[in-house]
Amino acid sequence: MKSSAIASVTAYECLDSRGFPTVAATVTLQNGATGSAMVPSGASTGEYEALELRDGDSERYLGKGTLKAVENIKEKIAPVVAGHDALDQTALDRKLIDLDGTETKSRLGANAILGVSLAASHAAANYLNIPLFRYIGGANARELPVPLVNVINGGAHAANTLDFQEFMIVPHVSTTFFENIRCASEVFHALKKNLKKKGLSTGIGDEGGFAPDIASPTAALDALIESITDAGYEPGNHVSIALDVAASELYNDEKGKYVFKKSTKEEYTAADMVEMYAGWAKKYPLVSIEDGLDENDWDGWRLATEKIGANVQLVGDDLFVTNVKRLADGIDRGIANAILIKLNQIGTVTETLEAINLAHKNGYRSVMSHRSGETEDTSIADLAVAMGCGQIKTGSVCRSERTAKYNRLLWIETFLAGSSICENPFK
Ligand code: 2PG
Ligand code: MG
Repeated sequence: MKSSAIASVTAYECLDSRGFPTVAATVTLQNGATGSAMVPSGASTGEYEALELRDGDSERYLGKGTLKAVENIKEKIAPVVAGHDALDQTALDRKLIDLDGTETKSRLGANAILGVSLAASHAAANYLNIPLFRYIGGANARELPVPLVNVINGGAHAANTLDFQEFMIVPHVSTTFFENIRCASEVFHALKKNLKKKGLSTGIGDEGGFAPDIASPTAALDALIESITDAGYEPGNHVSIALDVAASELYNDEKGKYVFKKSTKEEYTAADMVEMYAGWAKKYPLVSIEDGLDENDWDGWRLATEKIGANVQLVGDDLFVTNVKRLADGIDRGIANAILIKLNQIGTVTETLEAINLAHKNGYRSVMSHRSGETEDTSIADLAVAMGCGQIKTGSVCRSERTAKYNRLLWIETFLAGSSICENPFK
């Protein structure tokens, strides 16, 4: 048997950043090399995501236990992948997909499958004694992503009055990640000061951004501009703004309208929403809007793409769910111009890479992303560099499950010792 063949797979239930359980897996190869991974978990999940298997036993973790997924790894997946060459990720993932046999990975659970898929890629990289970004991206992988740093949390990620989920700063003051993340940190602290001055809370939400009871989305945008300036940077020139509306959370199917349910209870049509975004794109250095419309509102998405798609990056998250079929459909229909990439929306490394490749081939940008429920796993930092995504969204510059990814990118930049680039994608 090859020394890179899988010798054993094990798994256990661990905690995510919200204190709920998730899946951790370790793959060991014949030569003794190991690879481990922890699976993240979303709160504002898309309707078309792969299935996250939960035990449903109300006696444990409020029904959110992951013992079934762990058992599936140990009892059903481990015997099938034993002996498989970890260096052949594509065939391994195909085997996992076939073993599950369902469209949404509902038999074994996408959390079980992804744990093994990702752990195997780490084991393969360790076997070759190279970093994960090199293993997946090859010798030429050297583009550091610009971070989309979520400094104000709302929506399903915070118990405040903000309907929109994420207000992000996009630092592109430098062509190094090192300087860009410093800029983000300085703006974050200026924002803290400003919120305090206004008598607003500086407590944080799920992704480490502040979660104040701020009056409206425009008040949040104004607070960002003020803080960018206070930190000594020029809005637009040095730091831009990105939003994740997570509009599927606002959409009321019966009314066919977007309802600001956490604040004013106002109702908006898709056309109203698009008009609002177009106004903001003129007033603010707004370079990217994610999930500005509901995941099933393709007409709304088309309208947004026609009206503002030439100037603003329109990112499909719940819309595309890292799924090549949904992305291909969107490309055919000319909907959106970028895709958010989340490993656990689709459930294997290979399918994730396929979604990024399809996007890039068709002139769509890709944004590598964490989930709101995260762990110390830093795989997405490596994947962003490996695939030349150019952008990463991994929360604020506090909370260790978020900074772990930024710190890994700082390590990668240091490892590349001057040969890396970190270009502003919005020039
Ligand atoms: C999103 C994500 C990550 P969640 O909507 O983009 O920020 O949130 O993981 O809750 O889906
Ligand atoms: Mg989103």
